[in-house]
Amino acid sequence: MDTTKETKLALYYSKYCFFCQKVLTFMRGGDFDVELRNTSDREHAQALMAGGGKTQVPCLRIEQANGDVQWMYESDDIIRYLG
Ligand SMILES: N[C@@H](CCC(=O)N[C@@H](CS)C(=O)NCC(=O)O)C(=O)O
Repeated sequence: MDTTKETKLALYYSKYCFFCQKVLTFMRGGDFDVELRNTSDREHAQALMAGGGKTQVPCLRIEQANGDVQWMYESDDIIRYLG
Protein backbone atom coordinates (compact mmCIF):
# COMPACT_ATOMS: atom_id res chain seq x y z
CA MET A 1 0.00 0.00 0.00
CA ASP A 2 1.25 3.50 -0.83
CA THR A 3 1.07 5.23 2.55
CA THR A 4 2.05 8.58 1.03
CA LYS A 5 -1.55 8.87 -0.18
CA GLU A 6 -2.94 8.77 3.36
CA THR A 7 -3.52 11.46 5.94
CA LYS A 8 -0.63 11.49 8.43
CA LEU A 9 -1.31 12.36 12.05
CA ALA A 10 1.11 13.39 14.79
CA LEU A 11 0.20 14.43 18.32
CA TYR A 12 2.44 16.93 20.06
CA TYR A 13 2.05 16.43 23.79
CA SER A 14 3.64 16.93 27.14
CA LYS A 15 3.72 14.24 29.81
CA TYR A 16 2.44 16.45 32.63
CA CYS A 17 -0.33 18.23 30.73
CA PHE A 18 -3.86 17.32 31.81
CA PHE A 19 -5.34 18.15 28.39
CA CYS A 20 -2.77 15.90 26.72
CA GLN A 21 -3.56 13.07 29.10
CA LYS A 22 -7.23 13.49 28.22
CA VAL A 23 -6.44 12.97 24.52
CA LEU A 24 -3.98 10.12 25.19
CA THR A 25 -6.53 8.36 27.41
CA PHE A 26 -9.13 8.68 24.65
CA MET A 27 -6.63 7.25 22.13
CA ARG A 28 -5.90 4.26 24.34
CA GLY A 29 -9.51 3.19 23.78
CA GLY A 30 -9.05 2.73 20.04
CA ASP A 31 -6.72 1.83 17.23
CA PHE A 32 -5.36 5.19 16.10
CA ASP A 33 -2.47 5.62 13.73
CA VAL A 34 -1.02 8.72 15.37
CA GLU A 35 2.69 9.37 15.89
CA LEU A 36 3.38 10.70 19.39
CA ARG A 37 5.80 13.62 19.66
CA ASN A 38 6.80 14.62 23.20
CA THR A 39 7.66 18.33 23.28
CA SER A 40 10.26 17.73 25.98
CA ASP A 41 12.25 16.82 22.88
CA ARG A 42 13.51 20.20 21.69
CA GLU A 43 13.23 19.21 18.05
CA HIS A 44 9.49 18.57 18.44
CA ALA A 45 8.92 21.75 20.47
CA GLN A 46 10.63 23.79 17.76
CA ALA A 47 8.66 22.11 14.97
CA LEU A 48 5.41 22.82 16.83
CA MET A 49 6.27 26.49 17.27
CA ALA A 50 7.48 26.84 13.69
CA GLY A 51 4.51 25.07 12.16
CA GLY A 52 1.59 25.81 14.45
CA GLY A 53 2.71 29.19 15.72
CA LYS A 54 2.55 28.45 19.45
CA THR A 55 3.96 25.95 21.93
CA GLN A 56 0.59 24.98 23.44
CA VAL A 57 -0.12 21.26 23.75
CA PRO A 58 -1.86 19.06 22.88
CA CYS A 59 -1.69 19.79 19.17
CA LEU A 60 -2.58 17.40 16.40
CA ARG A 61 -0.61 17.87 13.18
CA ILE A 62 -2.78 16.72 10.29
CA GLU A 63 -1.01 16.24 6.99
CA GLN A 64 -3.35 15.58 4.11
CA ALA A 65 -2.42 13.35 1.19
CA ASN A 66 -1.96 16.48 -0.98
CA GLY A 67 0.61 17.87 1.46
CA ASP A 68 -1.65 20.43 3.17
CA VAL A 69 -0.93 20.66 6.89
CA GLN A 70 -3.33 21.72 9.64
CA TRP A 71 -2.38 22.26 13.29
CA MET A 72 -5.28 21.51 15.64
CA TYR A 73 -4.75 22.85 19.16
CA GLU A 74 -7.84 22.19 21.28
CA SER A 75 -8.07 18.84 23.09
CA ASP A 76 -11.83 18.63 22.57
CA ASP A 77 -11.43 19.33 18.84
CA ILE A 78 -8.71 16.67 18.60
CA ILE A 79 -10.89 14.07 20.31
CA ARG A 80 -13.83 14.99 18.08
CA TYR A 81 -11.62 14.75 14.98
CA LEU A 82 -10.23 11.34 15.96
CA GLY A 83 -13.56 10.03 17.16
N1 LIG B 1 -7.93 24.60 25.86
C1 LIG B 1 -6.70 23.87 25.62
C2 LIG B 1 -5.76 24.04 26.81
C3 LIG B 1 -4.37 23.51 26.55
C4 LIG B 1 -3.36 23.99 27.58
O1 LIG B 1 -3.67 24.81 28.45
N2 LIG B 1 -2.14 23.46 27.49
C5 LIG B 1 -1.08 23.90 28.37
C6 LIG B 1 -0.44 22.70 29.06
S1 LIG B 1 -1.57 21.86 30.12
C7 LIG B 1 0.04 24.54 27.57
O2 LIG B 1 0.43 24.05 26.53
N3 LIG B 1 0.57 25.68 28.06
C8 LIG B 1 1.77 26.26 27.50
C9 LIG B 1 1.52 27.11 26.29
O3 LIG B 1 0.37 27.49 26.02
O4 LIG B 1 2.51 27.38 25.58
C10 LIG B 1 -7.03 22.40 25.35
O5 LIG B 1 -8.09 21.93 25.81
O6 LIG B 1 -6.26 21.73 24.67
